[in-house]
Amino acid sequence: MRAKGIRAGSAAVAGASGGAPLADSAHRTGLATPMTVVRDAALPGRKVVKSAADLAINGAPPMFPEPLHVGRPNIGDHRRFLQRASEILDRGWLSNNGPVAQEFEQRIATFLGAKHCVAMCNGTIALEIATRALELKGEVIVPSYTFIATAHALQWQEITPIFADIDPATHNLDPAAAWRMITPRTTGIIGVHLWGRACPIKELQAMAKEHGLRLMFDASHGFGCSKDGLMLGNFGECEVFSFHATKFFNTFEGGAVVTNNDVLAEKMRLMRNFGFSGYDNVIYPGTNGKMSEISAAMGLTNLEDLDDFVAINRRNYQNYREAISTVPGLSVLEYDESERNNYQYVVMEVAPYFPVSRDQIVDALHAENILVRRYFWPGCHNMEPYRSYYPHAGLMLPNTNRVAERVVVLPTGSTLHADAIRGITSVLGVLASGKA
Ligand code: T4K
Repeated sequence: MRAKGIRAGSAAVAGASGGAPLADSAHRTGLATPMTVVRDAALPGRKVVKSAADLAINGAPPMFPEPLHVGRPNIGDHRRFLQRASEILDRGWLSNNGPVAQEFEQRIATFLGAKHCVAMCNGTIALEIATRALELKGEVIVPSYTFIATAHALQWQEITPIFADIDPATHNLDPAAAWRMITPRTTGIIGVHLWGRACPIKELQAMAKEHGLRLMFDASHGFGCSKDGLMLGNFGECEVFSFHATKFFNTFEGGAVVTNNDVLAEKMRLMRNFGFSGYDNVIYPGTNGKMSEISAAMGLTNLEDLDDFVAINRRNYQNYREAISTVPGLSVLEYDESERNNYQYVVMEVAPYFPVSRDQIVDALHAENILVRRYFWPGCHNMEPYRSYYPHAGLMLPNTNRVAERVVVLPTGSTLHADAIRGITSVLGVLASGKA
């Protein structure tokens, strides 16, 4: 068992080493950006892990001197961003639907092939504004297996999030489970495209139509992804994106609601600006959800480098997958290659028969300075206030509980060195021996 595990780890190392060096972006920028390194060389001085004795949890030094994070930002060409920033300063127009934010909205709408992009200060406010614009109230069905903001955006407005279970194969809402949660108080459904993989849109659409419910999507993870060839952003009544620093595409902080509905778009534009319609004239209750000019400048810059980010993430994902597929009991959630994907989340699942637990894997990797995450454990229903409000919600969420206990999200992105993936998967190979 031990030898098998160690061999698996070694194979993993070999498997992750393929591929040509990534395109060097220095020719475009002249500045050192995270994408300028040649990624296939071995990281100098990286610890080689061959047996349990080499692991940091057993007293060996950590593999990486600095932490490797999940969610390191993808940052485009520094010079173009700084040029835009300088122009913003010269113009002295920093917020309130400035020219950069307007250009950003147009470019995003064009990129997604949608009519309207309403840019916001973050994804959570975008969710709140979208749900309010749709006049959701009473109960709204959401998955529990999502970032807490999906539920909080409802609760914040005194709308009750009703947690429906997921399909363990996709980690997305199970339509049959969602159907079971419909009551006379239900007004809507928020599907979440978890990990950027589309949730069952058609089934949810049919259900919403049959029961007279409003349907929107939390597409926070799904920027640049498609379903049946159509970009996410075009489904339901509207879709919400997060452009937080940790997302595939970031604007420092930011978000947007994308919709093909003119009336809804207009309503949300009012709502994000206190309800102002011209000077001194408020015609709607609103909040402050505006995107700043500097955020929009970051967005325009990153949009220009999106293809590079996809290529890097895809290669990381493939390297992980190739390596991890040789380790019995571990697997990487697959992306549908017939769609557009951003490959931003490398989601590893730990089978019950793997010799060490998911949390032991996390502890061992953290000791190596590999700060993997247990997203989205323990599920929204196990966090406050939902845990106190609905102490028995878990009875209806067996798949959520199971999946939340076996997922480990691995570091990826443009700052991750290919040799780091070899290192990470070599630790997994040793853990597979069960002797750690
Ligand atoms: N719906 C869904 C499905 C979402 O996933 C999210 C956000 C939302 C709605 C709400 O959208 P926003 O309102 O956030 O726009 C992170 C993000 O903060 C959060 O935006 C994201 N989901 C969630 C999945 O991940 P945490 O609590 O894991 O963040 P944190 O601070 O631990 O950051 C993760 C790692 O990223 C750090 O270990 C280091 C690295 N990092 C982070 C930042 C901010 C950097 O390297 N640089 C940075 O600037 O929630």
